[in-house]
Amino acid sequence: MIDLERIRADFPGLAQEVHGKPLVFLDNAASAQKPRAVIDAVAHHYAHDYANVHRGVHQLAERATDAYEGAREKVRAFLNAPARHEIVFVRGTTEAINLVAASWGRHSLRAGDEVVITEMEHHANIVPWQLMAEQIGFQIKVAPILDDGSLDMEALAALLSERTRLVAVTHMSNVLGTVNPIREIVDMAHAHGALCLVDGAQSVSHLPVDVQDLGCDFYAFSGHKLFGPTGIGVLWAREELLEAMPPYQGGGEMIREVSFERSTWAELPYKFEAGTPHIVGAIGLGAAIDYVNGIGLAAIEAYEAELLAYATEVLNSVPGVRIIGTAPHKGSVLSFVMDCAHPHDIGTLLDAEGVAVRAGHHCAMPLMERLGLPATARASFAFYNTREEADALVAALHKVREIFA
Ligand code: 7TS
Repeated sequence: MIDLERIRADFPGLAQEVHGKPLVFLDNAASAQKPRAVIDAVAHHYAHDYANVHRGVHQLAERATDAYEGAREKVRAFLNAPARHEIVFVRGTTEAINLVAASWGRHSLRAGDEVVITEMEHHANIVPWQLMAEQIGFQIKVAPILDDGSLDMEALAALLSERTRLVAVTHMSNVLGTVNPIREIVDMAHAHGALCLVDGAQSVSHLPVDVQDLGCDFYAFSGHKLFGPTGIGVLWAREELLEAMPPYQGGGEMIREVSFERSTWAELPYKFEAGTPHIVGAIGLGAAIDYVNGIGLAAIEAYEAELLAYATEVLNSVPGVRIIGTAPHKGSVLSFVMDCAHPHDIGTLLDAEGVAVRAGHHCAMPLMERLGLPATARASFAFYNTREEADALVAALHKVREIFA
């Protein structure tokens, strides 16, 4: 069960007014607020245990290294990854996918190969493949969506062939909320000898993730959407893939030996962590994982399903509102348009009422093109949001109608 009062008290950012109105924070798909436990873990580490990791012989270096590697173990357990050295700390989902494209992609893909993505991908799972395709000459194929925002599984199946080397797909759409059937997609990819990369940017904060159960080969997510700090994220990949992949960036931390003639690489995961990492970011992410585990993702998923059903119902009661994305399996994202106002005007007017939403193309321009829309307004919910906040959104939308309709 979700104890909303206690949970909301854990998030200092939620307890404030904007424009003289209580803040209603419904922009969680862009980035989530931070619990006191994360803020305190970051502050405590900087105040007491701070030093660079892996290289010092002194007490603080040892404490910092223990905390940083402890965070890696928390991530491993969170994803149920087989091994801690398969967890690579990166800046976020974007860097994780760029790492896979630049390292695995450059090393393994050839002209004539195909990478399959979907129509609902964020730019972070489109552009890295385009950059690499320009250099190598492989093809990018795009699996379409159905009108309700589900992935067209038949069309996806028809796209796969012996040329397919990778299926790169989002676990949950940041625009439509659609949760994709990853296990099924992985099985389809593997049946063609292809790998499967999952963009977990949106999913990790809404549903339990078990990479062994999903069966995927790469999984990427960002700390900041999981109530952790910005600038830290994770790439998980199977050990044999990481072993075969060349380094992504060169520098300190990632080497075994360096001479001017040649260098050799450190063991996993350090081969992919060049330079001083975001030590305190990783520690903050570990604290965020502890916090989320304290509530439990199964409880979060169940609570948000109810909240989404309620918010969908009340949003549908506003005349002129059309919800974009009505797939049967959805996370708590509500994109919508109104017949009387542009999404940006909706966003601005909602802000005046204290309601924070995002308006725009949500870094999914090809999806917007498919939907025939320049933009949507998007309310995205976390476990700390309430029915009363969904009501506040709807009350504010009635004001939008009064002004524009
Ligand atoms: N993939 C998906 C599905 C996303 O929603 C996002 C960010 C990313 C990748 C990139 O994550 P980053 O942490 O590396 O930036 N999505 C959004 C959004 O919907 N609004 O702001 C950022």
